[in-house]
Amino acid sequence: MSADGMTTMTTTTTEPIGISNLPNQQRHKIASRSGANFTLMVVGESGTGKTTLINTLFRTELAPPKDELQRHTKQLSRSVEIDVIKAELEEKQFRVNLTVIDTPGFGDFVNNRDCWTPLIDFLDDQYETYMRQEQQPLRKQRTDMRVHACLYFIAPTGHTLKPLDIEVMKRLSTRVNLIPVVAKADTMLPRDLHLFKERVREVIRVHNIQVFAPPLDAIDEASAEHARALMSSMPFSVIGSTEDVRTLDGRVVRGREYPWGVSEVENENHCDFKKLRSLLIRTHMLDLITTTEELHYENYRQTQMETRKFGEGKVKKLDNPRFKEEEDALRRKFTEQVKLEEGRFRQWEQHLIAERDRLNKDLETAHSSIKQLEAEIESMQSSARGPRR
Ligand SMILES: Nc1nc2c(ncn2[C@@H]2O[C@H](COP(=O)(O)OP(=O)(O)OP(=O)(O)O)[C@@H](O)[C@H]2O)c(=O)[nH]1
Ligand SMILES: [Mg+2]
Repeated sequence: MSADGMTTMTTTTTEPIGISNLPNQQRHKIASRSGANFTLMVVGESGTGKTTLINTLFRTELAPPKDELQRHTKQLSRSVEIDVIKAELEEKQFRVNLTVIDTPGFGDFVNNRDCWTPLIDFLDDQYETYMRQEQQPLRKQRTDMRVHACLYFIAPTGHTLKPLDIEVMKRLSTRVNLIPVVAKADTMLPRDLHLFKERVREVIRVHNIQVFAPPLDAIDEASAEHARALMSSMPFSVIGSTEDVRTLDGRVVRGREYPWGVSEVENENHCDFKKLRSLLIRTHMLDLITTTEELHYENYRQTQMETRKFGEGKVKKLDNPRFKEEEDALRRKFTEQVKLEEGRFRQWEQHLIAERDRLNKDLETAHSSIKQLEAEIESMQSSARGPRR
């Protein structure tokens, strides 16, 4: 389903995922009786397990995973479709109006340049819609799809972040609470996973990519300690699965089964899924909402206010300074190309003129020799006829 359409469902979670803890995230006043609105976006290369993790996080099949054939055919088209899935999750009479933005993968193409544009545009469009509604008198009916957290899926290559990951993460981090996750942790040995996470952390630090960190000020020491412990695990390694499997010691758990045993989603020795879920749902959902409101949306609003008047529409893409440089470069390249072609034509023209002159000369020579031959024939004919009596 595309961004135009939406899937909506109401789900009462059979097993608790932690949303009933929301009213206890006391530091904020947002936790109203009617529940909270929360929008989560997943981004990353195709096939890294984004859709599966969404279903694992909320313990329901919110989005049907694509079959492999579809994944293959998708590689033929260079588009990033954006799915909007809406669900009402209810737990102990507490409700979260959840919106999940599933972006079906990029990085499949030979040229991935600008593959992030639809994602960035989507984030900005939500801020724009919200801002325009704020300027209207009827504020009650506003729709709000500003993204509160963006999970960025890093493929478990074992090396380091790819240049494309760095590019996309940089751009996302200036607009949204970015939470990097290492996908499919079960495909790596614990030692390699540990090293990989360290390398990713280092690259993130060197490139100064701002990932979400819970604010540590004004919280009690226990919560601060919990937040620090969570952040020390960033990027969170995750395992996605919607299947219950039996472990060697007879427990039934959410996990992935292998001939050598079971990789457990909720086992902290296997991956950081529980920490990620805690950050997103149990302890920091309201921090994510507040940061979006006070930092990211405010940044957007101020930047827009500086460049246009109150109530004025968004700058058209072609007038956008982001595209100006590219446009100028294209124009320069075009002018150079035209100059080059013009030179080539001029040379060709000279060559044609010289050739025409040469042919004309040949023609003239041929013409005069014909004339001479005609004169000779004439004189021969007259001498053959002899003198008239
Ligand atoms: N080993 C392993 N496989 C996984 C994990 N999560 C998902 N998969 C498998 O990886 C494949 C792709 O999963 P999806 O969830 O469809 O991946 P996606 O990122 O949504 O893919 P696109 O929608 O194409 O971008 C499926 O066969 C999943 O069963 C995981 O944690 N470990
Ligand atoms: Mg998917």
